[in-house]
Parts: sequence; structure tokens; C-alpha cells
Amino acid sequence: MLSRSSLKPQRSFVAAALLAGLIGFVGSIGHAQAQSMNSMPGMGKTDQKAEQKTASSTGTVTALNAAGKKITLDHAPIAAVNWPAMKMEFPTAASVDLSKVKVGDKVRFTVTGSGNNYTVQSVSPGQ
Ligand SMILES: [Cu+2]
Repeated sequence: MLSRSSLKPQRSFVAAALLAGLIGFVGSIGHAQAQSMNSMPGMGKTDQKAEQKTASSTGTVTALNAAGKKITLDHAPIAAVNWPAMKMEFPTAASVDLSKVKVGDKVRFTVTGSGNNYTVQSVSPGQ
């Protein structure tokens, strides 16, 4: 039969094992997220922070998704990031006020990002 005193060390061992398991679990979540970032289309295995680029161009607003904070631009070529002219949807930074633009507007805009993940940082009227 086990006495109280012999149970105590066993319990603390179980607690330590649970804690270690929890730490390992949290660690593996972080690792999984890092891996899925690397497997996103257009993103390489190199340090993404080092590849962040900023570029500006002009375009016409062809669609707006204010709720989703997205803007579709038919934009001119952007040599700084090697883009041909194209129509594409961008997520916009929190600072961008999409209520100030409407479909059909000709705008100047800036983007930052890398690979296929560019975010519009500013949109202003005129070209
Ligand atoms: Cu584009």
C-alpha cells in the first residue's frame, strides 16, 4: 500500500511531465506557423524581412472591398518589383481609408511586401 508521503513525489513528477508536454506543444505550434509561412506561394525559404520592398505606381481602382480592407487596381508596370502592368487585388494597411476612393478613380499608390504578398500602404488621387 502507498502512503501519502510516497504519493507526493509521484504527483510532482506527473505535474512536471504535463508542464514539459505543454511547453513542447506550444513550441510545436510556433514551429508549424513558421513552416506554413515558408510554404506560402511565392515565398522562399530565405529571411522574408530582408526581402521586404517598397514601390509606388499608378493605377485605376477597379473594385473595392471595404469590409475586407481590399482594393483591386489595374496598375502600370512597377519596375522596382519587376511587375508588368496587371489587374490585381491587394490587402490594404490599417491606415488606408478606402472610403476616400471609388471604383474608376485613377490613383497613385505605394505597396510594401515580398514575393506574392504585397500590401497597399497608401492610395492618393491622381496620376
Ligand atoms: Cu500587380
